[in-house]
Amino acid sequence: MKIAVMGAMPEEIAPILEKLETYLTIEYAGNKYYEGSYNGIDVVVAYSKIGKVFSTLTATTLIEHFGCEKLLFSGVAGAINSELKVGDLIVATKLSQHDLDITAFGHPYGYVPEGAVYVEANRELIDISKDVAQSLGKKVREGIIATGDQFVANEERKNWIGDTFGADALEMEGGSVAVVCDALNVPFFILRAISDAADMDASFSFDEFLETSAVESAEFVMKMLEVIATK
Ligand code: 3QA
Repeated sequence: MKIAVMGAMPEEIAPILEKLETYLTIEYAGNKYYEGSYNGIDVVVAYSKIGKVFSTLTATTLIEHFGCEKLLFSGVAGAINSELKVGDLIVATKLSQHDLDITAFGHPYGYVPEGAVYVEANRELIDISKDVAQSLGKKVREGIIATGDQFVANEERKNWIGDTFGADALEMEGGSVAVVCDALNVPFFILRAISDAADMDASFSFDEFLETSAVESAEFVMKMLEVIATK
């Protein structure tokens, strides 16, 4: 079993690489991929760079070139749901692309022909996350994540995304990774720790909490790997 562990920014995978004793660095398709093992499972770790296009390329490469059979994403997100505070964890039940818009033709936001507004994440992996949360005594919220090529720092835009997609959090990669994994039949899991509230203070909050929230998410994902290793 080979598992992909991916983030978007270097800060999101640094705490993951720290937990691997040794790894090999492979340069491919304009990016670096780190191959190692954790508790006896082969892992390939990478950060894609920011946004839907880079994350699509990286997820596809992890699966098609490196042969990963499951994909776990770890990173940070902006909160939409006001119950989510900085540092809180959210697991995506399903994901959508909030910036995909052919509504001029009568289609709903996030929809294109032969696509779907939402892509569902793997239930078994979500269930494992519940067990892990319980064993760590941590709260993990299940919710909808909306993805787009935009750092949202605007209350109005955030509320529109929340209302239109029923989304609890937003970021810039999960929805595209979901499309790739769904198309290639690879079970996937998207975890995010909140770094900001996608409002006018978002960029300051993001800068302040990127590292600590990234660690929250990464440590949780590594615990999930430990459980997956026993299955
Ligand atoms: C933001 C990162 C991108 O990979 C998506 C963080 C947290 N808060 C968000 C928000 N809107 C959208 N996404 C997010 N990630 C990249 S911009 C900062 C780059 O700094 C999730 C996320 N409010 C680089 C230094 O110049």
